[in-house]
Amino acid sequence: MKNLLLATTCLTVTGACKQEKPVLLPNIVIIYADDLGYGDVGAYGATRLKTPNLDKLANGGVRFTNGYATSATSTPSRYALLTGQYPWRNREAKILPGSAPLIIDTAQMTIPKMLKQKGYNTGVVGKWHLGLGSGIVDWNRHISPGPNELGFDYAYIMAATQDRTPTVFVENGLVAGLKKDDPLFVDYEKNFEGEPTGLDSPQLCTMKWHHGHNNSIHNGIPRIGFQKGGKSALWVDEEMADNFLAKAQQYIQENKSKPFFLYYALQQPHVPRTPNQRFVGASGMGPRGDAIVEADWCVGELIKTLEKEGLLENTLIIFSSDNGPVLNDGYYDDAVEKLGDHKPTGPLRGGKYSLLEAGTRVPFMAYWKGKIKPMVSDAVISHIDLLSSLAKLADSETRVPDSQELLDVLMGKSSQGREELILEASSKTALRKGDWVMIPPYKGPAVQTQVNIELGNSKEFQLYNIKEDIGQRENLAKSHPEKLQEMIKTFEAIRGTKSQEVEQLELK
Ligand code: NG6
Ligand code: CA
Repeated sequence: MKNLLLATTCLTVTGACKQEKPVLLPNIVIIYADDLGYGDVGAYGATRLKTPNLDKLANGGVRFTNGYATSATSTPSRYALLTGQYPWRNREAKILPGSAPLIIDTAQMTIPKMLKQKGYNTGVVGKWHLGLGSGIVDWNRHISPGPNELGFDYAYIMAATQDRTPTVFVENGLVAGLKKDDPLFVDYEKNFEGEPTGLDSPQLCTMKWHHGHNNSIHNGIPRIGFQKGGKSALWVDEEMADNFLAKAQQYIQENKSKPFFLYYALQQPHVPRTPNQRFVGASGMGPRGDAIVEADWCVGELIKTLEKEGLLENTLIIFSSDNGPVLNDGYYDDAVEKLGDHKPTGPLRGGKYSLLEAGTRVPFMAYWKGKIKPMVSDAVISHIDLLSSLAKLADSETRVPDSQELLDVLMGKSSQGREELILEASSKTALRKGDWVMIPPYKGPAVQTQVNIELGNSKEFQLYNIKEDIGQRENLAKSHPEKLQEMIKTFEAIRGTKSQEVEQLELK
């Protein structure tokens, strides 16, 4: 099926309308994993963990070695992915509870809005985590604003994360499957009377909490946040991957005759890791590895659907992850014990939550059968650049200031990526410029002990040449004072503030 859109120019003086050459607009699919690390994919060096479908995308398209998420956690990363605006410009762009209001202004530009203006049908399936509604959400009514008010024609989402209440799917603003006689209530402050929690009823838990995650229990899994009722609508964790995949496939099948944009936001391998029985034991690395094998299978099935529908030659597929990896993120699930010699961060230092490279440098690939030639690109590119780059692809004039138009880089036609990029973790920021990374001094622990990840906090400035020292082992701040000053100057210019003030703002 060809997606033809006619570009028409009207000459107002003569009143005549001239038809121009038809523009062929490709379908666009962004597949976004949750907490998948730079080293978790075969094409990025994983050996024990098998990811054949991700490898097919990576090795058959452009595999970026310097591809960045905009933040080391989900909400800010997703905010910036969809809006093309740095997350640190929005104070609300922090890990949200399931009850949070929508943090994207409905007047703001977004990828789906831009594409909708060009005639695309737009859909989101999977993890949302950007808030819903404008105040206290009533889960028993139509919930708005949400994805539909930001440009998505179709939305089938989980509100926040798999470890947060409410444990239901929301389809176009309505809790899917909710029965009127069993309303759903959610609270993040206090429990509902008589409802068991992970704290008071450990005997009801089949998965044990390690830190946090001791509020309402559903499906034997204690969560963050309290909920009551809505039994008919509660998801089955082990079926979540199949549920999302089926909706994504259905969306493609229903929209194959027009250009479409699908944002397929996988829930794996975020906690709680609940691979379907079919994948239990598949990796030999416990639920985290099994969830990655399951995610890889989902990607393969989605590609098969595109192929079956004859859409693969006319679809750009972008795959990436919202932030870096973590092992124990709050449940005992053998992620640490069964890791063996697998390295989720690859050669990078840090991990999820970290300003060091593993926080934001993620697997990032662009695949387009017959259009993109297989290659490895070392160009620096960020998810934030997708809005302007996809706008160019879709023949749209829309550009957003923080988002650089790097379509040629995305397509593997140019190696001229970004000159500089602000990296973010928990509202703290650092600068990548050329081969260098500068992290200003920050208070806070050097290591987040519960997750056992180095956060990048130090009393000293840190300066790394990450081309020569990808593992950020040697701090060159003292030995390269001129480079350090140059980096501080650029950092301050982009952040629009003096280093001192940045420190005041961000020293925690
Ligand atoms: C943290 C949670 C963690 C995870 C994270 C969000 C605790 C102790 N930890 O607060 O388990 O849910 O938030 O992850 O509650 S993210 O990938 O969605 O940003
Ligand atoms: Ca995440």
